Amino acid sequence: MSLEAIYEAVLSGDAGTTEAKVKAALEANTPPEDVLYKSCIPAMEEVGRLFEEGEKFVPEMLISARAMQAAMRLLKPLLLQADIKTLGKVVMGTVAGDLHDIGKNLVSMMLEGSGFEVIDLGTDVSPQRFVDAVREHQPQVIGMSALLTTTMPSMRATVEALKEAGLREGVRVMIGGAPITQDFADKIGADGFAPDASSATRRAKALVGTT
Ligand code: B1M
Repeated sequence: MSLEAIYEAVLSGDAGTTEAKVKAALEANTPPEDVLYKSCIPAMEEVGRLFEEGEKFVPEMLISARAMQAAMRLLKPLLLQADIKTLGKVVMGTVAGDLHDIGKNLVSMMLEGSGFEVIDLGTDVSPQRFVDAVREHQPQVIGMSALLTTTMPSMRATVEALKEAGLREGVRVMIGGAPITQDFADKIGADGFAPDASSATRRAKALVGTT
């Protein structure tokens, strides 16, 4: 079964096999959503579980992430809607000190697929860079991602920096990432939280008033 083979390839960090199996699955008309949600993401979740149990180490996480990115390169064009209409601009980034970008890229991709224009600032984005990007691009939404408990405070710092710059009223703030909760979003004064990429799209639409 090709989805299982993709799961195994991502889990073992074999980018070449991942790419070949994803290509084969797509050629066999497997929906790209199934490849993503039934094999790639569960494989990364398993990598995390094994890391927590001390059975995998950082280099292994990294090679699994590279395999996942090989899959994403093939899946992205198919997941994006052909007929893109702009619902609004989203400035997106992984917060300062944090280099995890797979989830952030997935959220960006889903937002683009549903019609948002995404300005992706990448990883390790300081509060000041978010502020500068809001000034430059005038987005309706800024999206912040954090995967580390130690980088969550940078989300609060960014909200504060937006306030200090006098920009907070003009932009909605959405946050997400594995350690983030609605409670945390409420505490730092964010406008929205989403636990995954598809709900992030719904949340962003609600924030710009299109649902
Ligand atoms: Co890191 N890492 N990592 N890591 N890593 C975690 C996050 C960890 C939970 C693993 C573990 O201990 N089980 C742990 C954090 C513990 C904690 O803080 N409590 C951890 C650690 C400790 C570290 C290092 C400190 C390890 C070390 O060096 N000792 C180090 C930190 C580096 C840094 O950032 N400064 C580190 C490094 C790395 C790699 C570089 C090896 C690699 C990242 C590669 C990359 O991203 N390019 C990596 C990986 C791959 C992981 C795990 C295994 C997988 C993360 C991932 O990509 N998940 C992760 C374990 C885990 O999460 N189970 C782990 C798949 C992705 C699709 O899910 O990112 O959650 P996720 O995104 C989801 C949702 O959260 C949500 O939607 C996405 C799609 O559904 N979402 C949003 C995300 N952003 C959103 C934004 C939104 C809305 C929704 O609105 C704006």
